[in-house]
Amino acid sequence: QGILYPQQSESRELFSLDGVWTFAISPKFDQDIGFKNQWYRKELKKVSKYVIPMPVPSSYNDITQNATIRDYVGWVWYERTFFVPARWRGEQRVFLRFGSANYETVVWINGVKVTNHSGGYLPFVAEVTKQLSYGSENKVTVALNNTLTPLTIPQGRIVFPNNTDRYPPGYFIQEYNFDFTNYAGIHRPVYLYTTPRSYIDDVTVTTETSEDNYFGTIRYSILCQGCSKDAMLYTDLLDEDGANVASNFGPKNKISFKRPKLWWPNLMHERPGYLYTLKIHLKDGDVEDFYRLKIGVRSLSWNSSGIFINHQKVYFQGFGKHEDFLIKGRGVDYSLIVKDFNLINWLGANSFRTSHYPYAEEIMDFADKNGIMVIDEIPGVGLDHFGADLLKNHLEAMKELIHRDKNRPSVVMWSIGNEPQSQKPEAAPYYSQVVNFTKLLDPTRPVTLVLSRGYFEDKAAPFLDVICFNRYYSWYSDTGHLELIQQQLLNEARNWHNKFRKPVMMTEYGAGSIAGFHSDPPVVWTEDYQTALMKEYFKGFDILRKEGFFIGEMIWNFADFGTPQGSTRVFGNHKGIFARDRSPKPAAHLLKQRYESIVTALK
Ligand code: E9O
Repeated sequence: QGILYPQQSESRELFSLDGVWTFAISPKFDQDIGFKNQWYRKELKKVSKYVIPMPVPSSYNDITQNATIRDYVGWVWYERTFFVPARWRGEQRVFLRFGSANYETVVWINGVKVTNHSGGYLPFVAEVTKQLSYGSENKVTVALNNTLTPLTIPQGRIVFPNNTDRYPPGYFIQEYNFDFTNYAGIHRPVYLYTTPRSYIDDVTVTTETSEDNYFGTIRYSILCQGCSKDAMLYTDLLDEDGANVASNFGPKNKISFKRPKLWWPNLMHERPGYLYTLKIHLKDGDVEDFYRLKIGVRSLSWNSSGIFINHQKVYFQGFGKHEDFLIKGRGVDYSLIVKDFNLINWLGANSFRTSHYPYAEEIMDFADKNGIMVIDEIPGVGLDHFGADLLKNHLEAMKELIHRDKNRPSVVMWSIGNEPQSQKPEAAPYYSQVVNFTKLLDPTRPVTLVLSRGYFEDKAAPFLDVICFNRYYSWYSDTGHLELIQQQLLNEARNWHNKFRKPVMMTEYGAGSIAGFHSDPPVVWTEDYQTALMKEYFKGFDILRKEGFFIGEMIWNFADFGTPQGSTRVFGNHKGIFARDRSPKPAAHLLKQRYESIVTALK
């Protein structure tokens, strides 16, 4: 089944279910009560004493004044009612789609289970045509569990300390191997949409350009559902002004044309991120369906020294980000999306990594449009053991991510995880399988894994197309010794390349700074230290770039972000070049100066 983003068209209607839902948590020590007592068949306010309003999309953690809800681990319940137009009856199929919900989700319509999904950051959809009522009010109920275990992606564990002197009976905590808050809730839009009986279910598009970029080729294949064998498919390629560039027909075909307007990364062309529309028209007897897919025409290739777009070598200048903001946590918010892309453009950046999970489709659309190259990462962060059961879930997450993002021009590399314990021997067969599987599903993009172990011990690097590494010279190691940065950076980047003969990129470096802290000479946690540290890295990057194999720098992090409470985190992680509210630190001005001065097209 396809997972195309829902849209309106001549043949489709789209209804949002976003808004204020009803919410309740399960009693901490009776987690299954909602299932046992079939809460989905009743009204939440009749079964739970503590029913509160909860916005969707949003994380629930920071909405209330209640620490129990903020720190809650286990099953929570959401519910809302809605009507659908009577005209939908009979003629249409109706689908219910969640952009994401973290982590385990079960969905009922009018008390009947319609789907369940595992994994916190990818969309899922269910056809609900038969479960809906077209003449009276409908109810959707969602049970959601944020618990992370050794088998979830990412991993976590529930720890029961059995020291009864210090902890009450049954006391447990959730631990995990990453520093961002495991925000929970219905994080992305919830849509109801219709299609005709026969409909366009999925589209796969790949593009290439001739060596001189004079010809562009688009290959597509379209999947319809419910179609008879006489169904016809027509495609029109429209430019940004809506003018027809070329047309074709059939479920699998190609469109070749001269002088394509190419999708270029930001700064490499005066018109970055150009998008065509592939208009798809299905005709099956007297049923018609229309779907429009935005596509960028570009080529993508790589070798042992770099990544090439439209046959030009690219240099990544960007950052790791988070989906994170005050109050709403990881909930999708267009104000924040547009603000962040304004900041990305203001900085002169051309790329980011979706650390450490797939970002909302609403964000990815802006990357496509703005010519921002994305390293698209799945939530395989900090894995520390590598069994067959975990691998199964890892591959499933990879499959769902590629399914969702395969057509996006902005996605120029898949990242199969971040900072695993890849020195362990089991990491070798594990990551070789994840890489092979990824390449099988998408041979058109390079694959990386973001590494933090040493080049001398790492077992996963041999399988990757690009070596990405994270390092915190003079922050986590040799704290305060800025004078060591250049030597350590040069040695390490060269060693990675000499050992594995692959392009190398630095995907994390940085220092925490508290806005308003200053000192000269600089000391850690001041804004002055953050910029002094960056300047040392920049000198190293400039030397490395001239050596040919070093293909990018991504500072950690775009903005300060929320973390669990801890003695090394000062009300969150403060390695942002922007504060959490997006006000610039001096580091942002310095980075802007650098990114604007780098010539991105190396030829
Ligand atoms: C992953 C990222 O999500 N990398 C971490 C970032 C951080 O700021 C985190 O936010 O902590 C850095 C990992 C560095 C590991 C070095 C540990 C050395 C301890 C002495």
